[in-house]
Amino acid sequence: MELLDYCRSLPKVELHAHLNGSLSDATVLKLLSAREQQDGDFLASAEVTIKRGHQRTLEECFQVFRILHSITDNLEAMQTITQDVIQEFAADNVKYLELRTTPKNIPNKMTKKEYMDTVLEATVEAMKKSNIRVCLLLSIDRARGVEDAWSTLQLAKEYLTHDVFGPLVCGLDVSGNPHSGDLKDYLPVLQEAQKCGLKLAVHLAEVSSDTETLTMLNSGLVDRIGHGTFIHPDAGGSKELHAVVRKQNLPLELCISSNIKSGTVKSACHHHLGFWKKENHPVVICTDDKGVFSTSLSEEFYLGAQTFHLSEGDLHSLCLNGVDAAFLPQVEKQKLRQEVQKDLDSLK
Ligand code: 6MZ
Repeated sequence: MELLDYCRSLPKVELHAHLNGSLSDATVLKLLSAREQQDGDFLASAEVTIKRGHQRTLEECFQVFRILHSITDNLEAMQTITQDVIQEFAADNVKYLELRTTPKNIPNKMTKKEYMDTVLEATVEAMKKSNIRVCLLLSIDRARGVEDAWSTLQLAKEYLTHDVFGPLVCGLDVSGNPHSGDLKDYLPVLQEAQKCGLKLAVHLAEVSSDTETLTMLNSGLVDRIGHGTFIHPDAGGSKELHAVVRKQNLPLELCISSNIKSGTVKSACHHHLGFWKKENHPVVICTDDKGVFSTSLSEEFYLGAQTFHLSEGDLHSLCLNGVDAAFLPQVEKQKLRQEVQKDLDSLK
């Protein structure tokens, strides 16, 4: 079997996917044509995907998110994108997906609660149609300020005890433009979140930021690290930082195409997957924004496998790392592990 086909056939776990960054071309076109009917020539074509061999700066990527948000600023669009994205991950043989999104309040269109209710309802519908289990992380955007973060936490707390949506909400993500704000200001929100039983995935060191990263790690609040691009010594991270990550054995969510296309990593062979693999540190391969970066989880596995000469055994371990690092309750995790293991055994 060709390597890419083999990667497609692996039972995969996706732990780092931003909803609005995950829109396929087909979904974007669907939304644009719906808008054009309403608004005349709203947007003839949108530059919302970065194709193979192309690059933007991180700042330019955040401009892309602004365009995407302008076409998903209503409940109907949110319903469409949630269903499409989940079904696309399922079609890529993703068995378990942790999808993250920033609840948004758009005057006269939707409140944060309506935004999340719609995403959760669409998630339930999509799970009925496909063989995939999905959990949601509510994202705190570090560019939106601490008050906004408190209101997102309040919303997450409400869902934890919800009859239908409760089992779907498993934690918070902290993301957004890494050049905006300082994560230490968000510590009180994250302390409260942890007290409520929410798991925390935090984007750390996506750009060089030793002091901020150490502060966050020393808080003991972080359950998984998003990107962690500038943690290892080869990328200029301090010995202390590297030692803390090793000691806490925190899983890293690695997104190869995202880092290359947004210019934080020079090329695939410079990616920190190589460093952490040598250290035998828990890492999980993820897409970040499969739409914006024009990729899929299978393609990310393929890129990792080709670049770092990963064996079939290594690829199997990566799938199981995803299960181990999932924010699922223990019983469900064991069930998922059995399901993934069974599928992996059938590939041997
Ligand atoms: C940091 C990112 C990101 O929440 O509107 N996001 N934050 N670094 C990245 N690497 C490129 N990619 C996406 O999805 C889009 C939002 O996710 C965050 C940004 O806040 C972006 O606006 P949602 O569904």
